[in-house]
Amino acid sequence: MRVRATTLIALSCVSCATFGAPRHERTNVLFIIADDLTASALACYGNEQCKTPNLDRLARRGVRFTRAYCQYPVCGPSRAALMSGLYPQANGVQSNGGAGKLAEALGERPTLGQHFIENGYYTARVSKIYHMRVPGDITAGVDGPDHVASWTERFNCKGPEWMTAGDFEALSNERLKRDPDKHYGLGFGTAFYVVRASPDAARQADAQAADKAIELLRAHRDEPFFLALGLVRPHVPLVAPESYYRSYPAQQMKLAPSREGDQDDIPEAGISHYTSERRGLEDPETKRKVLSAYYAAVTFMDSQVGRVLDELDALGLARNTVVVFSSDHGYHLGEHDFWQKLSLHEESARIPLIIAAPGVAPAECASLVEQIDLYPTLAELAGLAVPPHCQGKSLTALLDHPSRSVRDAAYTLCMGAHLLRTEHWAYMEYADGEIELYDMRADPLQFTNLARIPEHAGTVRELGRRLQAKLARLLPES
Ligand SMILES: [Ca+2]
Repeated sequence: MRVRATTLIALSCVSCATFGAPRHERTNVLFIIADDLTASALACYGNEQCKTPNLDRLARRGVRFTRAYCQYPVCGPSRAALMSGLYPQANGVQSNGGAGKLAEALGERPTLGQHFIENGYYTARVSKIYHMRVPGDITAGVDGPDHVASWTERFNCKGPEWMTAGDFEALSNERLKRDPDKHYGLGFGTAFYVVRASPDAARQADAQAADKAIELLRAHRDEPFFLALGLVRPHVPLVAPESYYRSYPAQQMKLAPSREGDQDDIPEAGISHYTSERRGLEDPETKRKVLSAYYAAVTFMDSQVGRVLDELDALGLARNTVVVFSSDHGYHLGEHDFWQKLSLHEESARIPLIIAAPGVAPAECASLVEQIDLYPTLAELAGLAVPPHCQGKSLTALLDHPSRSVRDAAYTLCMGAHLLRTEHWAYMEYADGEIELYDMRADPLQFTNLARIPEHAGTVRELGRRLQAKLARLLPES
């Protein structure tokens, strides 16, 4: 049972003179989002090789959601959905290029950050919350297509990214232009470009972001805050200090399970644009090097999270601060010989989601949940009204009763194609009418597309009907 925040804080106020606890009576939010992080890379989500001690620690004191799905498996639209509380069809952002149009599309409807500002909170963005082009906007140190009204203050972290000093290697086949005077069009936004950074290499953006978050926690501890910390790893380029690679000798990395002819039953529209074949990653040794570098980047990101969580504890703020950790979308690490994002398959559509809230007991929750559920959840946890435009569902009942469920399906959009994920099925429908259907109980790795098997025709029809009903409901109201 969740203890009411007001009760907790009344206690902390009595003791604040002695223990230096916060002097306000509101619930704070520390929202941390990683970039291109698949849930399956985290130790607390079952990965046996990648080390994430700090996120594991957060999971041990929070509720870890095992079936959370992004609204769109690419940065701009997923982040716009999360922050607006609206599906991509309703907020108008269905591509990275459209990310700058969010403010105009929303009109008077407040974003998550704006809603907290309007309720008297100090809100801050540190690094990437809305879309930023990585690495271009990071090497340039610029805002990207931000939503200005969401923030009291904004801080960008300018980092060296692919220019970081150290041993470097290009593992995929993009044509790269190493031009230190330019930020865009150089090819580093998709390339598996790896840098094992020298100990004295210039400071990484995520380390700067953690520094800034710590500084802001100290400066704003005495007022209600909504602090949004965006970490850019493990988005490529895969840059981490050399010491982080030592845990991941490439030759020991376990490749994703595979099956001969796995892609044969995937319709053309469902084949990722970023396959092993297309990107020159067919050699198992090269794949293992990608895993080694991705895991090093994940562990480096995890270390930055740990520094911020430590500070939250040291300042006595954990007792009245909700901590959320998530990612903008998932990521393929070689499943079906797919890499990266923009796929409706499980590893790309599913996201990690951990919510640690005062008085909430640690738990695992298997309810289907969506990114847009975070807006009403955080509003409720802070005692704020949920704006009527929000299309998501509050997850606060799940925090108290993690065995319950709030939805019978999660929905993800990707380039005109749709995923309807139920507890039993993953149903994907493409613009050309092609379909994929996976039995997630019997085939969680999605090896066998059942869409054309006659005995599943009824399931296909039923899920198709449910998808159409869902689509009719999520269109904008005006
Ligand atoms: Ca297959």
